Amino acid sequence: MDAEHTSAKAPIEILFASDSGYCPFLATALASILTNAAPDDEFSIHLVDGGLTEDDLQKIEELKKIKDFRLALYRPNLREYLKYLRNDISNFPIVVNARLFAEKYLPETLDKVIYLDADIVVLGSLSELWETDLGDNFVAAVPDPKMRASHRQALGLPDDYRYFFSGGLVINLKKWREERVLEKFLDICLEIKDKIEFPDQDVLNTYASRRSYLPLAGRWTCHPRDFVEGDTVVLHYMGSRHRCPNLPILYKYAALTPYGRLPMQGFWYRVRRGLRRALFIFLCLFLPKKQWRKNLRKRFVLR
Ligand SMILES: [Mn+2]
Repeated sequence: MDAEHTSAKAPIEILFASDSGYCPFLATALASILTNAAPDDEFSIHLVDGGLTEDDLQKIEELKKIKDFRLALYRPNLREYLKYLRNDISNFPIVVNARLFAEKYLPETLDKVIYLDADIVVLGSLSELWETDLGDNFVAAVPDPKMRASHRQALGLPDDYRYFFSGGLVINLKKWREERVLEKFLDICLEIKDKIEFPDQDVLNTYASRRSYLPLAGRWTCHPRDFVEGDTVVLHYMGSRHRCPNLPILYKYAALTPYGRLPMQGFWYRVRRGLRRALFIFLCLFLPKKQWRKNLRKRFVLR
């Protein structure tokens, strides 16, 4: 391929959001994207800074040694949106909701963007995903057939609606602007306030259930237990990281970053987690009501 052609290729635009605690994951995800890119892939990374340190940013910059990329930082004020969320939901770092507000801070010249969670590993080129024809759809995403029926019903989703993961999206920004999708998201936030379990994901799905979305193949967001060698491109560790299979893949890419490893690989992290789990099991023995145990489980989300 000649140089002229290479430079004419539009970069793959990717949106991430992270705070400092998640930055080792973000760096790992980025390292995997850059390592496994096709030779002519170019990247423009849009990063919502939810409290990154100078050191974090320096480490992200160092990843350019693997493959160069453009980096743009955003610090949108998302605090005003906290009033749309329940108090216990706002315990999540607010920055996880950044994808909902993408049109607010991303350049207006951008018509679409791939959003990826930080707790992922990318095993191939993202160009096919980037070239997805969104048509009239406001978003493309991977359905999650395992989402609990009780939760789907609580949200009032139709029985035949396919609930999707929001950890990997192709966002039709043009559509979001034209149809003022953000206003509708905020209305939905208030409408389902008491039922939300997964802040942005429930909002996106409720909106999609009233409209439509483009379902993507499972290879674009795959739980590590469903990993298919040679097919899976985006491996999503989804919070249950320390217990799930295929962690060596995650650790392999973590080793390519200036962090060298993820917090969960540290000795004291594992000791704390073990103590936390012991305390959780101990407390559960004294909670006769199922609902109490459920609430406790929510508080003890093991990171
Ligand atoms: Mn995730």
